[in-house]
Amino acid sequence: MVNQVYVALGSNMGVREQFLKEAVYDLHAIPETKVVRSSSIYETEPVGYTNQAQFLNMVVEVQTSLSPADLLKETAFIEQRHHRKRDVRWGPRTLDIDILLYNMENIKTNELEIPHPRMTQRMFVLRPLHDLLPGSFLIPDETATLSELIRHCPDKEGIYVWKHNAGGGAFALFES
Ligand code: GSY
Repeated sequence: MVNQVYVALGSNMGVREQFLKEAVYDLHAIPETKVVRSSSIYETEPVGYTNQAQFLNMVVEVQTSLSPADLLKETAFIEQRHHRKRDVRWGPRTLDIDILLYNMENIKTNELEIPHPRMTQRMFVLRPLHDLLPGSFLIPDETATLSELIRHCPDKEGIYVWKHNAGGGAFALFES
């Protein structure tokens, strides 16, 4: 069965765009998995621990027949392979990969919570997600649409398009 999954990527250390690019290609290389579309890349003010560099953030649409738990293992493996550093809990990191949505399922285990907790309050997730999903989209268990969540999100000022992906192609951002 093909599952429709949305994955958030973020980096605020080192060669940020290169880390995002490698993450997109590595996600595509996971068995039984392909990246089918990508958002634009956004530069965003850090949320949480604010005394750190700006992030590059994006969201990709993935199709996979892996279970959520197996996909999580693969994404954790990609983070580690990219020498992920994260010394402070909410602090700087070379690469962050978060599974946001897995079909329209609600999943809660010790390792994984989907929809991703806090995603509805994070503009660095909502804006790129809206490149891929309509404003009328309802995140499971939410009553507000994606457009409404964006309109009411507190951190809307600190985000702008860093690299536009006009057609939403999976790899278009990195082919030039
Ligand atoms: O939750 C992902 C890591 N992260 C980010 C991020 O990706 N972007 C922005 N703008 N702020 C963040 N704070 C944390 S923690």
